[in-house]
Amino acid sequence: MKAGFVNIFGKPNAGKSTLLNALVGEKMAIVSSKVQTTRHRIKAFLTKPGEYQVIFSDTPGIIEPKYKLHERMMQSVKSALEDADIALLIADATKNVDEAKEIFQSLRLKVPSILVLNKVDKLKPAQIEAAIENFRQSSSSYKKIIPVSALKQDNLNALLSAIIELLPEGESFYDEDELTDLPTKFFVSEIIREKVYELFTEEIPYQTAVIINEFKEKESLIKIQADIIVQRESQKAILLGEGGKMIKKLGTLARTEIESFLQQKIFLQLFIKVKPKWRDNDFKLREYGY
Ligand code: GDP
Ligand code: K
Ligand code: MG
Repeated sequence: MKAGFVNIFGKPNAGKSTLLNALVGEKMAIVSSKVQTTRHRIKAFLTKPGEYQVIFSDTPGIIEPKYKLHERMMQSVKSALEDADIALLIADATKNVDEAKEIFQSLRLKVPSILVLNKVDKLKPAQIEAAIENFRQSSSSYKKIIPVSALKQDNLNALLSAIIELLPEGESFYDEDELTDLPTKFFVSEIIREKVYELFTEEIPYQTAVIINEFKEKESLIKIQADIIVQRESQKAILLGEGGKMIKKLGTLARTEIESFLQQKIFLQLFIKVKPKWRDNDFKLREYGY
């Protein structure tokens, strides 16, 4: 049996969360076209009984912290750097990769790494070859350089084989039917937060947190009450929309996805609360799970 921690690192929007979901075959991490969507380290397990257990971790994109929430996000990257058995370093192959290369070097990894060149569905074969060559020349420390499309689920088998080859021998850490060690409530709050990223532009998503106050099974359905926290009254007005139009839309999108995640009907109640400067408040950050 092989078992170990395989942690995903990269710049914002490289496709880390999409890759995690594709590798484990379940949507565990929220995805959006906006940077800084992922704020926590998210673990998801892939187990083949008797053969392997991979404990994948998705992490926030590596950035220079600008406020305390960012610092917390980078602490979760750091914790993932500390316990990794294998690092998956993911770069968006459609972009200039100079900065990604620099970041990967600066991590000073002590564990084997695989360079994952993502989004190759947008590239021609010659461009993919050039990108591989570019990384090959910059460093000899990558055990493998593997082009993939996380979105189209291309070449993920090759990636998984490379991971399993490098995985240490050992017994599994978790039961074979477990998918994660995070509580259900966490995923529910993340789904709501994802809908905020989907429906709103500008600064709104970055100033929003979601907390679940009530999660109660009642006969055939689950009652969920969540607060959406924003920093300013003006943001609350935008989230509500004219006559509550936007919050209703958000509620419908979130409810549909939470129901499919839980495989159960829910009753979802959303309140919007204004908490000025929560992103820089230690107490609030802790309260909101950061
Ligand atoms: P993260 O910030 O690194 O976690 O990136 P996400 O997984 O949230 O993805 C960022 C954006 O890139 C989303 O719009 C994804 O749909 C998109 N994306 C991720 N992987 C691919 C891919 O393989 N090909 C293409 N074309 N887009 C992708
Ligand atoms: K993103
Ligand atoms: Mg992400």
